[in-house]
Parts: sequence; C-alpha cells; structure tokens
Amino acid sequence: MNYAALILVPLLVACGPKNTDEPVQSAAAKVDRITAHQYTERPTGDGLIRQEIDLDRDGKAEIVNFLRERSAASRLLVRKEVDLNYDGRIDVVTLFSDTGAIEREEMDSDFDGTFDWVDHYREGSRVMTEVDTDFDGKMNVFSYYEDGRVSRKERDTNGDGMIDMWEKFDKDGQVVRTGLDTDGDGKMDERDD
Ligand SMILES: [Ca+2]
Ligand SMILES: [Ca+2]
Ligand SMILES: [Ca+2]
Ligand SMILES: [Ca+2]
Repeated sequence: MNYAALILVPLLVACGPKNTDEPVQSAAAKVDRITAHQYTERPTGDGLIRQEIDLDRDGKAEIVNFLRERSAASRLLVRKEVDLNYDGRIDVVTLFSDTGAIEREEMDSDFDGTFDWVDHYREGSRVMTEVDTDFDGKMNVFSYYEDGRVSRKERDTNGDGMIDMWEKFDKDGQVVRTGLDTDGDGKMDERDD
C-alpha cells in the first residue's frame, strides 16, 4: 500500500491557516512551518533517534520516525509509525532494511487497536499480504505476488487457523485453479482446474 496520499492530505489540512488574516502560503511553506512548531527529536534507549510530528497540535504525534545515525552517510529511516485517524493510536507501522528498502508494513484498517493487514516485501517488492478480513484478530486471507501481481491466494474460510481454500491466478488476474479442503484436515480434497 502507498499511504503517501493519506498522510499528505491531513498534513495539508492540519497546517492550513487558523487565522484568516494569515497570508496564503504554498504547501511547501506550510510544511516548513509545521516542522518548526510541531516537530521534536530525541534519542531512544537503543541507539536510534525518535522524531515526532504532531500535525494537529494536540500534544500527540501522528507521525513517528525512528532513524539510525551513520558515520559515513545520512541518517537511515528504520521504522515509521503513522496515526491516520488522529485518535492517538498508531495505525500503520513500516519497517525498512539496512539498505533503506521497505521490508514490512502493518495496518490497523478499522482503527480498533489490532493490526489486520500485513504486507511483506523482499528487495523492495511486495511478495505476500496477510489480511484479517473479518477483524477477529486472526489473519484469514494470504495473497502471494509474482512480478507485482497476485499469483496465488490461500484462505482460512472457517477461522480454524488452517487454510481450506486455494486459488491460482493467471497474468490477467483470472482464477485458473481452485482447491478446497472440505473435511477440515488442512489438505486439499477438491480441485477445479
Ligand atoms: Ca496530534
Ligand atoms: Ca489511530
Ligand atoms: Ca484492526
Ligand atoms: Ca480453515
């Protein structure tokens, strides 16, 4: 997922002029102003730097970045946390590798405090997505990607923790094969090509 738009929209709304007498400013100028007023930075206990940005000035950060100092290069972003709905609870956590590539992204899409969506990346490309579609705390749809498209999906349709439905997709996204576990032993009993 790309949350840039989700983050940018509240950012621009949040830093719109509160006072109608203020001159109209460019988006870039507004972002400059926000960093001056609502931005804090401090070291963490484990050797990282914690940056916080409080977009709505309520004292709680909506964006938290964790950076690692490097002697011979600029700081490396290792973790990013975002509170999308401004309720004080983080909803998206993104982890990055030592080369700066995205490795994993987790999202609480219904804002109930439990993450229900996880994207896994390898060398910057998404390879697998886990989703808890019924928000019961257990992941039940697992999508596997090849060349940026879903090649296979596995589902736990009855919530017992075992996959009971398999789907294979062609390059156009059409299902070319399905399999079902009908007796609940985790093994495929029916296959439809
Ligand atoms: Ca805030
Ligand atoms: Ca939140
Ligand atoms: Ca959730
Ligand atoms: Ca099952």
